[in-house]
Amino acid sequence: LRSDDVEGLKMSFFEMQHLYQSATREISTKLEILDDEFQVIHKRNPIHHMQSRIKSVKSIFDKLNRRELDISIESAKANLHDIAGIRVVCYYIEDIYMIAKMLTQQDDIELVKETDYIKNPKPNGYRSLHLVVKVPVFFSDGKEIVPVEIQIRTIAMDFWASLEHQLRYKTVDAIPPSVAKELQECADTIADTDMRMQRIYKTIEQFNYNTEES
Ligand code: 0O2
Repeated sequence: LRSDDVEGLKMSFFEMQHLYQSATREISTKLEILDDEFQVIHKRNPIHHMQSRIKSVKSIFDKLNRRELDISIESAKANLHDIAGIRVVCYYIEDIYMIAKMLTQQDDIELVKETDYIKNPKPNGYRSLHLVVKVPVFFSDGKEIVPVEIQIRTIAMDFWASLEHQLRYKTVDAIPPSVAKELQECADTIADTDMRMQRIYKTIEQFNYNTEES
């Protein structure tokens, strides 16, 4: 590619990022509304915090290159479903499934893919619920249907994933097998604690209910 072509391509990719940024805002707003409604009805928020990111132009180029795909806007739009990404960090495991259900049953949302790494953790111990949904975004001259990747996890799952991600980047070579095993054991311990915290929450909720009734 000539340097003029690369510059032109970059400009178009920046415009494409605006499209994905808008889709991220649509989904974030939907999630904020659900979180607020739950607070009004149940006096607690299921969502602890959210983070969103748009894949950088370099990461898009690199990913297309790695997969030996055409480097063009059309190719990126057709082949990459994680250009727009939202991470939703919930308090309890059951909040994850509740949020996923409430979002995907909305009639302008299309569920494209669901990968449940909580019921089926990755061999390294990674846990999260991954959804790819399509959402319509309206502009002055029409609408575009845009895919957004949503990762939904508990605070505990997020704690493990953040440290594991950092450790992987800090390790010059592949993580030694003994360390990988220890990391996987930590993930299991954390998953067990997540279940216990959820049981504690249920017990307190029942206790409050019984106390108010009597
Ligand atoms: P970043 O910077 O987070 O975007 P693909 O995404 O196309 O490669 P797939 O099957 O959709 O394929 O990927 P997967 O593995 O389901 O999910 C990809 C994203 O999930 C990753 O994004 C991570 O954010 C997260 N993830 C998946 N596995 C792990 C893991 O073992 N540890 C941690 N910490 N995070 C994980 P990217 O692309 O890596 O980068």
